[in-house]
Amino acid sequence: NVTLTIDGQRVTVPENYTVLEAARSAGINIPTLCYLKEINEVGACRVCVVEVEGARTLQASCVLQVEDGMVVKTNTKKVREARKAVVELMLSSHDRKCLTCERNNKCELQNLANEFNIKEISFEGKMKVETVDMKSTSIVRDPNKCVLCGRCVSVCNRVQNIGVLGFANRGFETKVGPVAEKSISEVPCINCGQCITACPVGALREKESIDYVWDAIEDSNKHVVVQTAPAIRAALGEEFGLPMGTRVTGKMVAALKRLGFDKVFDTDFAADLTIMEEGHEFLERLKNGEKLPMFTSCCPGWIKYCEHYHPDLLDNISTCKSPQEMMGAVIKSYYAKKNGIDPKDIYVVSVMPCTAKKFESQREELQSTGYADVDIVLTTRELAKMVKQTINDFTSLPEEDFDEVLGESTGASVIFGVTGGVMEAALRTVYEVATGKKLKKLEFENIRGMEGIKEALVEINGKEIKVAVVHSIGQANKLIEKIKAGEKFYHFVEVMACSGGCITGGGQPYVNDKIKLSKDIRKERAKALYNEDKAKKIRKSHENPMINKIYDEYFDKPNSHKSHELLHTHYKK
Ligand code: HC1
Ligand code: SF4
Ligand code: SF4
Repeated sequence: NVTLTIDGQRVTVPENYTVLEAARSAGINIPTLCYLKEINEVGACRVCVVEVEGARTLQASCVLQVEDGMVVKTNTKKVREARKAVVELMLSSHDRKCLTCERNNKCELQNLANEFNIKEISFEGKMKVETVDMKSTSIVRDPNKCVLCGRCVSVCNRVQNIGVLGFANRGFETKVGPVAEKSISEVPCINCGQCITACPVGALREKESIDYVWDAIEDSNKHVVVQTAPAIRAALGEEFGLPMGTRVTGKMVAALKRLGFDKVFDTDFAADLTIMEEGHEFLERLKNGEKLPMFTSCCPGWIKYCEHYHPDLLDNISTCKSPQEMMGAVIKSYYAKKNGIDPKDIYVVSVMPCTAKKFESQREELQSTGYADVDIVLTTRELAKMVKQTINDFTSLPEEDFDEVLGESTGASVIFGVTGGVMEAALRTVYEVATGKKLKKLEFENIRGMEGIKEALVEINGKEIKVAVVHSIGQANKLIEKIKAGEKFYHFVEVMACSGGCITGGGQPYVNDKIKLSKDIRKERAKALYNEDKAKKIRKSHENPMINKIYDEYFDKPNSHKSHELLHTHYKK
């Protein structure tokens, strides 16, 4: 440990702490902008400067290691003026149309301007005027709002190992964006949107779809059906001031009914269906010793990553469509037939925590009824806006239930939204179906938690099955390299592109850097899903009575001809 003095307070902290961490642990606020813990620790923006006794210049506290006996002052006139000058300079060339900005009221730069009490900008800089990149199906990039903090660059590079964003030029001409001024749609971006949630300002956002959804609801010729992903219920409440980790399933359903959707279904139902299909597909591959390891297929960021960077692994990916797509296909086939509705008149809206799901919904491999399985995807943030436009107080809504039949789901499906959940759900079913025995314990603790690479061994009929779970593309890449080098062997691998799984997808509510520093938002949101699993009477996909009903009435059995037609696909290399 190291003891230093900050603003007259003696503070003892571990020796690997930075001055910023030491100050925050002592309850002292040092503002930051470019800093993102363990991701972007570069000391570039200089908003976090402090005075250190004996040093001639002000020091960036986010990269300054603590030393024994160090004397630090965080709130002198010199410090305040320097910080203010940094923010004023940023604002002087910033497109300050705050009222019409996506991040209005949720902007870290706006917060700083407010906290520093900046009332006017003493130097008027040259304004940037660049084209807003709208070409991607998922991500919009507005360079005029960019503050060059590099947070998106670091996330894309260091967490995701994708590296399609970078810095170009110098001085006033410095830019952040894809190489050679290309559109983000022209580089191998996987649409995960992790750059969006890292951005402190409005320079990155999702491609919005709200107006299409309102138009569909108003169109009396359209039967508009909505489905919600597992992870929405774990985060939507944050948009309405509820504490992180509050589960809002029933209120979310009540809100959707009031928005005017004809039916409100649960993507979780389709996640149970995925487990049935994927579980049986796995047992078949295991029997034949073919295409192992089998990789999960529900994350479109992971699929796109494979297409660009590991096309040789595409055959190892399960042929199952993702739950959102299975749900769309079921709505436009089984549900349409049962209710006598022409699938051409059905409009399927998905609410997803994910920007890559917008891309997925437009893929031509996912249109098995002759129409797109899913017509449009809203993020959690977009749904929150629609709710705010129409509902007075979300928090006082009653708890309501999803509509039958496609609203019935199990505890296994709700944990899909957190890393390890898809594998845990699959193991619950695969074990019981293959052995005919009941599991003594449903929780597979080894594959829970936020460790980058998790492993478990499960014995099925005397055979040891090795499984692995990875989240974030950086970790996936590490594991794939080990598999390819022959250092590791697995039968079944779950990959989710976002660190923590979908609960921290690129479409989830913004969380500012101060909160990210004080808690692990992945763990907070995960609690909501594990609690919902625990609270469910039925916690295994193969015991969902509505899943059994749909096989009896329509699909016959998992991996049948009909399920292959509607629920499976092949991605082209
Ligand atoms: Fe996900 Fe999935 S869990 S991919 O993370 O398999 O988006 O929540 O809906 O489709 O079910 C996302 C979440 C989601 C699918 C399911
Ligand atoms: Fe990188 Fe993901 Fe952003 Fe694409 S969406 S630029 S892959 S972080
Ligand atoms: Fe989307 Fe989930 Fe994959 Fe992230 S992990 S890209 S939120 S599906």
